[in-house]
This record gives sequence, C-alpha cells and structure tokens, in this order.
Amino acid sequence: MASAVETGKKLAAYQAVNDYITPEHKVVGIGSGSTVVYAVERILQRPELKNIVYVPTSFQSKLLIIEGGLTLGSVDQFPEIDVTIDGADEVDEQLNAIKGGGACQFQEKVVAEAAKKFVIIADYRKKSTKLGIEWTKGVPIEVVPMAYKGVMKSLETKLSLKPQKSTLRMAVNKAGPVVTDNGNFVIDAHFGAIEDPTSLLKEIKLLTGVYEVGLFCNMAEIAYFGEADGTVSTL
Ligand code: ABF
Repeated sequence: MASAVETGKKLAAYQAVNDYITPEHKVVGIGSGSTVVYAVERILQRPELKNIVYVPTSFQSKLLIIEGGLTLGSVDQFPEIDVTIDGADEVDEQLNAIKGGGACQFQEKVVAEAAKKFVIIADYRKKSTKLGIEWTKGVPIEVVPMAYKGVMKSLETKLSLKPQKSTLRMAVNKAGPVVTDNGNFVIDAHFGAIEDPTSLLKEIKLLTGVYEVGLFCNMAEIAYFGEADGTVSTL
C-alpha cells in the first residue's frame, strides 16, 4: 500500500499532466525530484503526447526522458517552452516556492522561466502559509566555490532578514561539499518564516559570488497538491 505522501505525489502529478499537457504542445520542460517521476509516468500512458520534445532540468530528469523513450531536447535548442512541470520543497499562499533541495535550482529556474506556463506539483507536506515554516532545510543558494566564505559572511551582514544559520551543504558521504552540475557549492540559509520572498531573493542575488537562489517568486501559474485524504487541491 503506497504511503499517503507517495499517493499524493502521484495524484498531483497525474492531474497536472492531464490538465496542462496537450498533443498540440511542441516543447515541455521536465523538472527534478521524485514527484516529477509520476508526471513522466502519466505522460507515458498517453501516446498522443509522444511527439513532444521534452527538456530536462537535471541529469536525473534527462534520464527519465531517455528511459521513457521520449524525445530529448535542451533549453538552448528549444528556448520557447510551452509548459514546464516541476516539484518544489515548499510553496506559500502566493505561489512562491523554495526549490533546490536537489541542488538543481539553476537549471530548474532557466527551464521554468523559458516556459509560457510553469506548473508546480507536490504532496501535501509542501503546502505552507509562508516559506520557511514547513521546509526546515533552508533556502538553497548556489555559490561559486572560491566565493563561498564571502557569501556566508555577506548573508550575515548585508541582508535585511538575517539567517538564523547558514551551512555549506555536504555530500552524503561527508567527503566534501555537494558540487552542482555547474561546478558550484550550495549554502542552505535558514531564515525561519519568510514574509517577503521576492525582496529576500533580490537581496541575495546581489551578493557577490551568488550563482542562483532556490526562491522561485512570481513564476508559477498553478500548484497541484496531493492531499492526505486522496484529493487534489490547487493554488
Ligand atoms: C525539484 O525536486 C527541486 O527543486 C526540489 O527540491 C525537489 C522536490 O523533490 P520531490 O518532488 O521529491 O519532493 O523540484
């Protein structure tokens, strides 16, 4: 028996694909994470979606596309994307999201921005009144390695909202820092409840050494949540 979380992921993903991907689409962006696996699963159940070019946001989503026998494209080949579907770590009531728990926030933001419509899919755990309340692992900030200590200091000294703590994200085996697909490090900055994600995003982006920030503000058209009771809600 699948857990309520897995069922929620599946229900949200299936509903989003049914509602937002049509045979008329030419290019679709595919995000990263486990919820998106269900979106590809639903796409593969619909042969009429086979002629679409699918653009990945990470090595993992590239594999999903290839293993599904779908047509793989890249965002530089196909900069006009009809719709991008991706997961999230947390979504607030204004559809702002924390993304990048998987250290792919740069590619995800590029593919999300290139889309006419950006659709978030998630289970009920990701739904929150404010960012930073349900997701307790911090805001992922991708930084150029040689500048990471400077960024750590700037986070403490140059932001209107001071982080409670900032940690360099280490690899699972603790052998060293996580290195992104772009050769960068990730700092997870814990701010607690974030009242104004857009302002925080702008301030962090201005810090020298910051490559990208896992705050996706004013980007999503809709978010689908698979609820614990087996229903799907949207925001
Ligand atoms: C990607 O996958 C990331 O932006 C986000 O951190 C993660 C969500 O993973 P899951 O769908 O497994 O919760 O969207």
